[in-house]
Amino acid sequence: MRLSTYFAVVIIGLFFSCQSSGGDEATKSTDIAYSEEAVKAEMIRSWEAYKTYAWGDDVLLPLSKTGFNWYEESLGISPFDAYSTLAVMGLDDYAAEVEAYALSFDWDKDVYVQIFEVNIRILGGLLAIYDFSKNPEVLAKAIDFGDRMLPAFDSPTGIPYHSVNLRTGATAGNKGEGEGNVVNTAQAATYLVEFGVLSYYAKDPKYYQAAKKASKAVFDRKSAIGLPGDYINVETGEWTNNWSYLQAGVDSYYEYMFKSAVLFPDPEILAMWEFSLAKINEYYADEYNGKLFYACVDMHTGEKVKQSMSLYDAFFPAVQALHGDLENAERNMATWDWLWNKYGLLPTRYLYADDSIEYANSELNPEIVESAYYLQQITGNEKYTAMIRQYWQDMNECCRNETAFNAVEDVRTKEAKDYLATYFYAETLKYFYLAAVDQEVFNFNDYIFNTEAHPFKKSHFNADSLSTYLGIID
Ligand code: DMJ
Repeated sequence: MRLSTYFAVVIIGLFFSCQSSGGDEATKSTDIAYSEEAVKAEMIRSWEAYKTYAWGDDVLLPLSKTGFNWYEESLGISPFDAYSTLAVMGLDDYAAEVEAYALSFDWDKDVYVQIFEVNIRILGGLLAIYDFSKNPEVLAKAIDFGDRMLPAFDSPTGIPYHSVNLRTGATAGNKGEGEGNVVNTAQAATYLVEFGVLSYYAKDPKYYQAAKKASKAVFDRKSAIGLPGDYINVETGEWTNNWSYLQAGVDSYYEYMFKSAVLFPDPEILAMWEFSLAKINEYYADEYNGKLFYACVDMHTGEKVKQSMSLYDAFFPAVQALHGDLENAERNMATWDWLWNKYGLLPTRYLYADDSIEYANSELNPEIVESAYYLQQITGNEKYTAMIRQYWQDMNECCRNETAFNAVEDVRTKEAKDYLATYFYAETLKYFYLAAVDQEVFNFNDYIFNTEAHPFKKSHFNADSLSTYLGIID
């Protein structure tokens, strides 16, 4: 299970869930407007709710109207995730407030943090604040945070340990999943984008080189047929599970090879991506009942081991479209749209050959909106705008409450769940908004988004300096 999924399931299990919808009926509507203004208004409403009930905590629990922290001390995750959405929406006062909050934050905390999650949310968020503001004090905070992450990569393989203590640099395994020193493939190798950006701005290759070593360590351990597994021991480099797939647990390993190769001129990473994409198409692609799915397969034989889809892998049409494979991107997107319309939301995991739900919860995740947005931008086809409008209306119908929005326990009953994931601010609302604004307000072609939707402007990275600052040797 992808760490973020695991995290949400565990955390939410600790809290009561409301038995009925968290919203009063007055907040529901059958005629919900989808527009730039409507999305911005919901961002303001949801952000005000965080500020009122959870300011300073990691997460807003929207039904119990309180805050929740991932660890013993808050890391302020919602604000770091929200900043770039506030900034693209032109909500400058709110954005400035988060920037000031970021500067007041002291990272010298005796807390073990999960390296994957803090990378995409906190380091990604800090770097996005810098990319927008160019405030050197923010960059100093990002460098400080990156330096506190680096000891995690000091393993025999170069694959990071699951967790690192922000004060001492001591590392720890994951007590929640399998053996202590085992991480999933996404946790092993989702660092190229943030660490590349950090190396560029810090003018120091050590961050990108650590990320590259980790990604190569995974890639170099591919099976004889060219596939990675899904769990690996960071000390021995041995796979502890041999399933291979696009789903949560592997997803952003692939995403970052491609996105970093777009942002940074690294021929080695580009070659790894091109090799990997060919294998995805050869082994995962699964034509079933006239639709294109991507199955879980055995990394050694390529045989299908499970015909399932998790809502996280709805990110892949975006990557296919950006790569230029529009035929597969559009067919894959059509499959996701079909599943959404079956339930009016995506279940966390669906078994397509059995036509059954394995995990019925849904957590306001962004991926299907993200892919529809990329396809809208790249093809110009209005049908993707229509999809996004539908997703907006359904999400408002099921999940809007008097405070903000809430997850659901079950896509069939829409039973409310008392949690508002930080990526709702970073990603879900951002993609809904960007799909509704003009190119002049935000030009999709100018940016690369990290996996948490923090945007980095391509023109900020000078081609002549990139190789030097990132230590890329042609
Ligand atoms: C986000 O935290 C990131 O997009 C991550 O890569 C996986 N998915 C969640 C949201 O669903």
